[in-house]
Amino acid sequence: MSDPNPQSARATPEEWDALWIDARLATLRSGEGPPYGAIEDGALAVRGEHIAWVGERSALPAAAPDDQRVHSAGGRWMTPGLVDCHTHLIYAGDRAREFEMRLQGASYEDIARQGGGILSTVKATRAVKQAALVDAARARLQALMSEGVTTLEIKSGYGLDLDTELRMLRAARRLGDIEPVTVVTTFLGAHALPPEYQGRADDYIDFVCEEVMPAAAEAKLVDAVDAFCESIGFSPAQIERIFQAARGLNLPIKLHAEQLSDLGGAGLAARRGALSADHLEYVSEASVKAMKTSGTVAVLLPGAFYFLRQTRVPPVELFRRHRVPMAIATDSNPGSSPVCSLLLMINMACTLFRLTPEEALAGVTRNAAKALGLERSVGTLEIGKRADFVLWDVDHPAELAYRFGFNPCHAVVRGGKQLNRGA
Ligand code: DI6
Ligand code: FE
Repeated sequence: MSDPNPQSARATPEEWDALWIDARLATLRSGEGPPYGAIEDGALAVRGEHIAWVGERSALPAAAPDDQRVHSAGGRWMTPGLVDCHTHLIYAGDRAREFEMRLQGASYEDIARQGGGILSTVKATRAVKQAALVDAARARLQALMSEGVTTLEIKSGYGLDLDTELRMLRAARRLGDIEPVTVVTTFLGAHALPPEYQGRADDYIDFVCEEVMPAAAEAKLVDAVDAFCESIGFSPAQIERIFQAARGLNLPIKLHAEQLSDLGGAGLAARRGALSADHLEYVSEASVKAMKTSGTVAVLLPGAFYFLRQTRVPPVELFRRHRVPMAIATDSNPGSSPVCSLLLMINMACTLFRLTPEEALAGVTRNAAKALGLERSVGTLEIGKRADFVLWDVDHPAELAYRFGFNPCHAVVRGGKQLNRGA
C-alpha cells in the first residue's frame, strides 16, 4: 500500500485529472472543526490515484479546470472509502447447524470444546482448493464493496497447517488482484488448536512461530500477525511467543482479546506496540490505559456481540475517557459473525454499543485505517491520501448509521477511478 503521494499534493490545477464539485464532504479529518469534518459546499481534486486538493468550493484556485474533467456529485454527501479492518472472509462451508444448536441452548464455548466451532470450518477449508476459497469469499467481498468498502483486512486461521494457511493468504491476495479493492492480509495461525496437536498447544505454537509464520512472511503473504487470546484459544504466555516471532520478522501485531473473558490480552498487545486489540467486551481499565499509551486502536465488533447474544458491552466510556480511538468492523466469519454489511455494523455500534453516528463513521474510516497502520494513506479526505471515496444518497451523514438493511451507496471512486455503481 502506497504512502501519501507528495507529487499529487504539489500538482497544479492544470495537472488535476478530475475535479468533483457540488459535493458535501464528510472528510472525517481528526481534530477541531465541524462534526464529521464536514464541508458543505465542497470540492475535491484528483491527480493520478491521489487527492490533490480538497476544501470549500469558493476557495478553489482560479486556474481550476472547467472542462470535461469536472464531475458533479449532485449535492450528495461524499465520505472516504470505507475500511473493514477485521474480517475472516476466506473459508469454506458454513455453520448454520451450529447456529441451530446454539438456539437450542449450547454455548459457543461448549461447541468449540466439543471439536466443533472454528475446527469444523478448519476441516471444510482444508478440503478445498484455492479457486473455491476465492469464489466463496468473492461473493461476500462484493457485498461489502457494494456498500462502499474500498479497503479490507482478511485473516488466515482456518487452515492451521502450512499448506492451508498459505492457501488462504494467497486467496486473500488474489481477491485484491481481481477486485478493485485494497486487501491487507493478516496471519492468524494461532486461532485454534488443530486436532493433530490436541493436548500439545505449546508444540503447536512452536510450529506456528518456527515454520508457518516464517514461510508465509517469506512468500510475502503477510501484512500483520494476529492471535486469539482466550480460554478456548491461547494463553497470554503463548501469545507472547507469537508476538516475539512476529517482531523477529518485522511484522506488526494485533490481537483478538477479551471477547469472552479478561485474560489481560489487550494490555499485553498494547505493551508490545499492537496496531489494534479487537472485541474487548471484558477489557479492564488498566489495559485501556496501556492502549492509550501505545496508540493501539480498540476494534469493536458488534456483529459478533449480536450473533453470540453477548450481554456485556465493551466499555465505550473508558475508551472515550482515555482517548483510545475506536474502530468498527464486520468480523465477517462463519461462526460468530456471518455478516457482509459494514453499514449494518455502524448501525449496531450505535444501537448496541451507544456510539454516536459520528464515532461509528470515524470507526469505519479514519480509525479503521489506523487499525491497519494505513492512516497515512486512507481513511480521510485529505490532500495526498488515496482518492478512495463514496457518494451517498443521504441528506446527512448520520443517515448512514440510522437506516439498516438499506444501501444508499450511489457511486464509489477508488484510486481516482469511478467503479460501477454499488461496486
Ligand atoms: N473470534 C471471532 O470472533 C472469530 N475468531 C475469533 O477468534 C470467530 C471464528 C469462528 O467462530 O469461526
Ligand atoms: Fe475475529
